[in-house]
Amino acid sequence: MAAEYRDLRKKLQSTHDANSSNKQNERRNYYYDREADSYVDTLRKLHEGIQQRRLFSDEESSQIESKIDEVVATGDKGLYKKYTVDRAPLRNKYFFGEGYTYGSQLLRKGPGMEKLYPVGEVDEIPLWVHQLVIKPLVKAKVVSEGFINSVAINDYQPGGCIVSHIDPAHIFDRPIISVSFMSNSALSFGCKFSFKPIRVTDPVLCLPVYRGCVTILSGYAADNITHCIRPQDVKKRRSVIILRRVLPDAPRLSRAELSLISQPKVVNVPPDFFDEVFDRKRKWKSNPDSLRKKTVQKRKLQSSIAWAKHDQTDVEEPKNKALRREEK
Ligand SMILES: O=C(O)CCC(=O)C(=O)O
Repeated sequence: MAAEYRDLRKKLQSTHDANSSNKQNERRNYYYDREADSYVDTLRKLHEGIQQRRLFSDEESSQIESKIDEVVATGDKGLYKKYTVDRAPLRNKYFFGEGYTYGSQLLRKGPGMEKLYPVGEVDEIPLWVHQLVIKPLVKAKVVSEGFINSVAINDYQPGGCIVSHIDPAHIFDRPIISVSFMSNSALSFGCKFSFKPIRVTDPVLCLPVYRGCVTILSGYAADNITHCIRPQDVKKRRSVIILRRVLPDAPRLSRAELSLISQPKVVNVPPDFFDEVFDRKRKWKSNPDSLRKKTVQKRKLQSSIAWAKHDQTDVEEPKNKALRREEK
């Protein structure tokens, strides 16, 4: 009897386990299916917004690559305007026609805060870009004549990257066109970056970008999902020419704003920094406790000076200005 009872308990337990694991599986499948659904949906929308064409032959690519080398050399000699060249570890960027503030250069950070540099602050689009790159794109009907007014060249060293971003839609029209050179790589969509050490999550889609190949982004691929170049996908030096149209109403920095961002110390101060400092000071002054704390602090300082004078004849002047003997 006792044995049967034990069996029955085991049976009940095993039925319960089976039921709950079935339920868990059902639940899991439900979420997997939903994830799979949305993943397939995302992929479909992504693919709709991506076009690729192998437009530049080996020979044409080599010709363009030697022009890119000239750009790098001109930049290294310091012959470009200040805002044409943007240097980052393992990745240099060269802006022509139009350039814009992004990332740490922004006065106010975050998507939508990017602004064009004042007219004339970056170099003109080089003639070779018109002749060797834009003309074939127009001929192949990738873009209409006169569409492109902004060109950026990224030059990556092995292990270089560009973090996940969406090209600001208030600055750049769609489509966004890029042509890859020097080596094959991959453009990844939907990755998250973390730093120190640098880590990148698995992409939703990893799109090969071959040398001489044109990639055209529009719709969902340009507007609703981030793209990036992961460090592990730059095995050899790689360059890309990004061809875009700056919108006529894109916001532009005034010269006064430009002078603020060209002073690194000011750039790093958030816009409400001084308000906060003055606010804190005001609050501190209006607090009756503050005066008492100040007196105690002063007494502590005096006693440490007294200690220094008393115990050591050759005391080094304290680094803290408040602890130094009276300065004449
Ligand atoms: O290197 C690439 O192909 C993409 C570069 C890019 O997205 C950018 O510079 O905004």
